[in-house]
Amino acid sequence: MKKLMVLAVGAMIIAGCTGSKNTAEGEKAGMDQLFERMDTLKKKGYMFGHQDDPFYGLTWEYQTDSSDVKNTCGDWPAVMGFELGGIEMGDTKNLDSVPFTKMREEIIKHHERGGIVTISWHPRNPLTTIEGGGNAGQKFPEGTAWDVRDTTVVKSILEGGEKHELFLTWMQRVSDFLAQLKTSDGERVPIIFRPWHENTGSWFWWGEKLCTTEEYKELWNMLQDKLVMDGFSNLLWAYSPGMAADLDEIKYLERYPGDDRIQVVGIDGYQWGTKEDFVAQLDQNLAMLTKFASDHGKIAALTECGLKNLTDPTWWTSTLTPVLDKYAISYFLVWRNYKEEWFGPSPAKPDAPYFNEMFKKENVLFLEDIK
Ligand code: BMA
Repeated sequence: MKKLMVLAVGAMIIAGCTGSKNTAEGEKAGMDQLFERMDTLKKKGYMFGHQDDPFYGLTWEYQTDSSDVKNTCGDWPAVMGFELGGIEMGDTKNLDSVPFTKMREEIIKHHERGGIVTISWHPRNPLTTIEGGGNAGQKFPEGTAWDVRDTTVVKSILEGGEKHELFLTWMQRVSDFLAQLKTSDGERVPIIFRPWHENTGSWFWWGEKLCTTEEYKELWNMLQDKLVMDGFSNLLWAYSPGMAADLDEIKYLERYPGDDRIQVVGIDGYQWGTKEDFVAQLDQNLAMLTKFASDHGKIAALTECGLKNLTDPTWWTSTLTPVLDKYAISYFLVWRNYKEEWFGPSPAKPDAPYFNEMFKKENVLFLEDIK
């Protein structure tokens, strides 16, 4: 019942996609429309998102129109996350073995079915990777985004650095992939683009202890300016530090690229410890984030979250949604369902009934709710 009502109202509120104009204005309009759409939808509730949803699940891989989420609750996630790591090397598959041709197809498909797309990027370490990277035999974390042995990586790729030229090639490869994300009408898919995430931690080569605030901002601007120059006005830029006990507004803003550069303000927050600690931190961080978003005209989102392997099957409704219900966020996205480490539901797992309980909540939005 809820789903049908929502469908009708949704169709009235949401004007649909942009026309077929393949002009910068058309794409800008698509981006503005995505922003407006997200802003409107957040009055109804918050969307559910899942990383790598259509590619594989706990019991299947690469089956047309399959999804652990859909197989659990009957609907697609409203938001789908895709990951570019590996594109910089010219690889045909990403770091999680997803073929980029498949990724392109599924991004366009999700947009065409009325869903929202977000893209992240875990590029390899430009200073320590060897040519060919993991495929050439480098063992994790060596040469990857998680290789944090050297604190001069960001500096090395900025203008004047020894790896600057290499990084220009890497950015071009990102640009070339993004250029392929067009519908059959030639319209570019609007995308929430979320590079250089979890930068207030120090587990990626662009992390807090690996570069100065100035270097971080230069890194951000270098990529953003390149893609803007290449004509990508279809991107909503998302900034997403990691959840932390000390993440107040001052800390959040330390590396913030600026209001003119950011449309979506996010936080990545996983439950690695106790429920109580997670709830307290998430609550505190979302209070700060949603106030900042409302003061600055931004959209707030929990850009990544999850409890690894759903070790508490009730997590969806006992831990997560009681906090999210309190805040005007646009969406939350749980990470991928990889056999050894999953964050989404799966039909045969004990959390499925609790996931379905969450699915039935009026304010938790799946694809049919946002069409
Ligand atoms: C991490 C893990 C990795 C994966 C990476 C990029 O959090 O899921 O296995 O390679 O994200 O998707």
